[in-house]
Amino acid sequence: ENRLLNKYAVITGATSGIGAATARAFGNAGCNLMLTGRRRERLEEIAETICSESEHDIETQTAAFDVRDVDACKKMVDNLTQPVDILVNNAGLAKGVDAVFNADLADWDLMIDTNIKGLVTMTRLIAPGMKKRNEGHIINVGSIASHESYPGGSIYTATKHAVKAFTESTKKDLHGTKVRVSMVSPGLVETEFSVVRYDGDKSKADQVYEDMRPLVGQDIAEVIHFTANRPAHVNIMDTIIFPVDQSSATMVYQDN
Ligand code: NDP
Ligand code: 8X3
Repeated sequence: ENRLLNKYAVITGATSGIGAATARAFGNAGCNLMLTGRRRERLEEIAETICSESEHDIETQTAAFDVRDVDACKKMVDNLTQPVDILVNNAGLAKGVDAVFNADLADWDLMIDTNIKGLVTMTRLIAPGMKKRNEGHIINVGSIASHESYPGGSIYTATKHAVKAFTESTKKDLHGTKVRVSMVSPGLVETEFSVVRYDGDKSKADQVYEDMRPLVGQDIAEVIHFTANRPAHVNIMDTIIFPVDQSSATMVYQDN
């Protein structure tokens, strides 16, 4: 059954990777979309492609802003034209792989401000409407880093642990309502993630996925779509998704 038809979803971080793939999956299901990210041109291109690819007559809107900018988040939410059925809090990043004794404080701020503060701001702004209407679904993109910590990932894993804690608290704050709250926890997905983490160094990014088969954005989009498409009484709390070649955050079989 297609329960996303004619629904309205806000997806953050839709210019690339998991967010773009989720936008495509939702669009193919006939869900109207508000796509966000900082890169306006890519956002518009992706929105147009999804609109023309979908066999349904969907409406795609875009809003280019930084989720760290609370006023910009407020402006986007104030200008929404329809009640939000699904919020996919996907925008996020890792920056750097340095240890706690030499990492760059600016990188830490960037991760905290995007992965935690951006996500909680969007939730704080959109949850009231869902509570009032007594329907809606918030889906947060966590990570295996929500469940495990690893060296060189102190703040990234801390932000993703925060996403897990916040997801669980959000579910509990909405206890007794029909609003659903979920997260997904991917392992290695080949997107722009590692290029961003290594500050544009493509060869270092490529090494992460060398001699192994990583997940792709669509693999996670399918799980997000499945999570969103459950019957109204079903609330998936979390799903951990690894590539076959991965068995923990740091145990990756790169000998293929
Ligand atoms: P990408 O780098 O491909 O995509 C990240 C998206 O987030 C982009 O659309 C980017 O858009 C957006 N974004 C980043 N910072 C901001 C910001 N300040 N304001 C608005 N949008 C922002 O990586 P992924 O698709 O892999 O990442 C998506 C999510 O998945 C992240 O939360 C990440 O932590 C998580 N994840 C990724 C895994 C992986 O291995 N790839 C594994 C587990 C979780 P723009 O640059 O245009 O602003
Ligand atoms: C991204 C996956 O293993 O780099 O969340 O933390 S990992």
